[in-house]
Amino acid sequence: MSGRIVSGVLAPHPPHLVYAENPPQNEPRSEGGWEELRWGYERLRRNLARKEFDVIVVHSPHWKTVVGHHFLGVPEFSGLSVDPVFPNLFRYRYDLQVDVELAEAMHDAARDAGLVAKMMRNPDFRVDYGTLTACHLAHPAWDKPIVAVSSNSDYHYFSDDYGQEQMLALGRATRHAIEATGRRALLLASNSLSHRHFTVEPAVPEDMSHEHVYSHNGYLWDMRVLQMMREGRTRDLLEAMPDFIDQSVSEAREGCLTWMLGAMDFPDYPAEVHAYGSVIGTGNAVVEWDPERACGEVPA
Ligand code: 2X7
Ligand code: FE2
Repeated sequence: MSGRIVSGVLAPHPPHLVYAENPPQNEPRSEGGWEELRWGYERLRRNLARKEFDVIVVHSPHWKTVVGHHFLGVPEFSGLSVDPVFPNLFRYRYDLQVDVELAEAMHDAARDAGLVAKMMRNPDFRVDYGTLTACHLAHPAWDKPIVAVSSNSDYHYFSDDYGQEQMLALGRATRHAIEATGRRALLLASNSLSHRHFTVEPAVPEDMSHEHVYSHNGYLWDMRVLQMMREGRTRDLLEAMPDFIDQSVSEAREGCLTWMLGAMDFPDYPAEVHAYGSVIGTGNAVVEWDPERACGEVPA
């Protein structure tokens, strides 16, 4: 079987969504909340259940590296991951497998493309909450290995345009490595959309009477980019990305979405928006690009 991307998903990682599900891995208990987004993840999981894939490749904003793109490079990681901003919501015990062969192939392809890349070989490294949350919500069984990619700081230290170029090159390298190793890969780009947020939490974090978008401007930008996704206009989305990032303070500045669009070579078919909702004021959407459904291989 030749290697390919079986689906690409915009998979936001607010820890609130894991907290609200009360999985056994997470210590704090909740009364629920953020159902719209959680039900969107449920619809995604139903679609993914009909697919075969070998590995989940995830790009997370919360594994921050200053120089270069880093890849988890040890076969197994376990430990306790605590969200530094929301330790009251996310204290999650994980035990995960890494597809080191694919990670190394991605690392080598990135270097061949002229990018700075590094394998992360520290077995005690604590996996970030963005990686864990996105993987948990997309596929809570944890029965597939992952490849986790760090979020390099080029957008911040140089410019949005330079960051974009780097992410597109990393996306191409990712695709080449997946094809060369024969993997069927699920990609997760783990960023929120508009990212201005409230700085004070309600006494009961899941009290939904407090939850709404932080700003109308952020909401309008989110609707604009979701419309482009629904219409298969990913090249227009790439063009709009620097303005989107600046004007809505989007977490897309961490490069995840651009990386994934580059890896998928800019899908021109409609994406499926499973959900849109706010978390502490930020805009979040669960969006799936399914190349198999686009060419009629699986029923819609
Ligand atoms: O990391 C996040 C995020 N991106 C959005 C909302 C709330 C918390 O954490
Ligand atoms: Fe985040």
